[in-house]
Amino acid sequence: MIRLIAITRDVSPAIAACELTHLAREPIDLNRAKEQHRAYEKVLERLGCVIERLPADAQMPDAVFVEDTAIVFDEIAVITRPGAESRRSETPAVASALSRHRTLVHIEEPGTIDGGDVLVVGHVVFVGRTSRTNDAGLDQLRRALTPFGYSVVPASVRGCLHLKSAITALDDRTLLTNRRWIADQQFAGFELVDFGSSESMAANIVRVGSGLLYASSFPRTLEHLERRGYSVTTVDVSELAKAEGAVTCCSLIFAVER
Ligand code: CIR
Repeated sequence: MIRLIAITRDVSPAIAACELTHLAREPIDLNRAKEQHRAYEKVLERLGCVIERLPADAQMPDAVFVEDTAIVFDEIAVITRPGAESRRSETPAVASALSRHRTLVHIEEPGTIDGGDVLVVGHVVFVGRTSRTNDAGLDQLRRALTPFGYSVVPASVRGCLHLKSAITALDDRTLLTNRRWIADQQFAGFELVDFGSSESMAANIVRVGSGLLYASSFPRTLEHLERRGYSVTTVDVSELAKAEGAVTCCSLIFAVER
């Protein structure tokens, strides 16, 4: 039997000291952020995941954004070396949790990768070259994945933090995009949908089994998605968004056989 695991991590009491690149700092209501995070986990459960929640750490303001610390494939899990130095201490707890499910491969210095820069669609792995992810990290990822038949495709991104701020998958053929931040031709072979609305952060959606989890703050894009027949469950993550996080960032979702 196949079951889905979602690794999450509690919101740090220090989240107000998070890294920010494209956003101005705003006060974050910690209790509200925690409530939103619990609601996010509940949706993951409803969509079929078993939650493995790691504890918060007062020294790690951004640790709720577990996505950046690892990339999980059917065959291995790659433990990243996050681009922001302040986030490098986040990886051991995630590696320890993942070691129960997968063989681990570690990105080593001078490589850096944030999981938010890695979009996996079937056996194609798009890697955003950003301030967080460098070519050494990308080359190490490619070496780790080539034996398993994945192709690693570099993608340039401009104007946002991570590749997955600009593009994520709706299914195996269709990518939800914000064309202002990426160039289409890099994603040849896929259908790109961009509803061209003013909802600039709306290209981040998470596939959970056959469902989709999405932030409730993009009603226009949601309407377009539903009109196209996608079944989407929404959650309010507005406090976490002030820390420049989106829905993909708060979990590592993968299948295990039980
Ligand atoms: C950071 O700048 O690292 C965090 N404040 C936000 C990380 C969001 N992660 C993601 O999009 N994968």
